[in-house]
Amino acid sequence: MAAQPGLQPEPDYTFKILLVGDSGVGKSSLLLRFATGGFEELVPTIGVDFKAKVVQLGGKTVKLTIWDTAGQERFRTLTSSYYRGAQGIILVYDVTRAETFDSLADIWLREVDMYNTVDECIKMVVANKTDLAEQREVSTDVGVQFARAHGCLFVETSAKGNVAVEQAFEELVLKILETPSLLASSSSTFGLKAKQPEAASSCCG
Ligand SMILES: Nc1nc2c(ncn2[C@@H]2O[C@H](COP(=O)(O)OP(=O)(O)O)[C@@H](O)[C@H]2O)c(=O)[nH]1
Ligand SMILES: [Mg+2]
Repeated sequence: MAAQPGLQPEPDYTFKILLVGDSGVGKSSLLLRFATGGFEELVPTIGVDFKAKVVQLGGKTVKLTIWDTAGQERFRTLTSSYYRGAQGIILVYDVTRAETFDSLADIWLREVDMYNTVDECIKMVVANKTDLAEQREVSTDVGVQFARAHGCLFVETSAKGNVAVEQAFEELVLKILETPSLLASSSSTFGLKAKQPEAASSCCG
């Protein structure tokens, strides 16, 4: 295939990354911050949305398709297809609302365990809104212990203050890159790479 000028290089890997967590914790804000560097008040919408971003990490070109729940988490109606094939899952809570932290154990980790189809998928707990220090209800320590107990990475962020957002995504991707079975599951078959001339195969065993 001839490389076309102006187009990004073919990625070495394509990873599906999910954002889950209660409504209002800042999932869409984290994604917007990471994908475009911006922060704006978001109107909650219904429907699944994803953004794609190509990053250079660990000497590789990696295309990330980052899926955002866009509101239906309020109704606890995320479907199994949302979870299918994800190499990385980011579980977000709001440090100023303890109930969003409790939901990780009560709801989101359970859903991940139920629907996730990728063995060794990397999970990361993100504690967001650290800029609201005076309203904090969940300490760093409690977050760290929880993440450790559930085999998750842990990062504290502020989407608003642009603190550690890029670091969180990068840490997750680097961990995926270190996990051979996840590289094998990296796919260009989600139809997100380029238009394939042949019919899309329904593969992925
Ligand atoms: N102070 C503060 N507010 C934030 C932060 N991240 C998100 N928000 C606000 O929290 C609200 C919910 O954010 P949103 O990204 O829509 O959450 P989502 O429902 O999880 O997608 C919005 O008003 C955001 O502006 C943050 O790091 N700090
Ligand atoms: Mg949202």
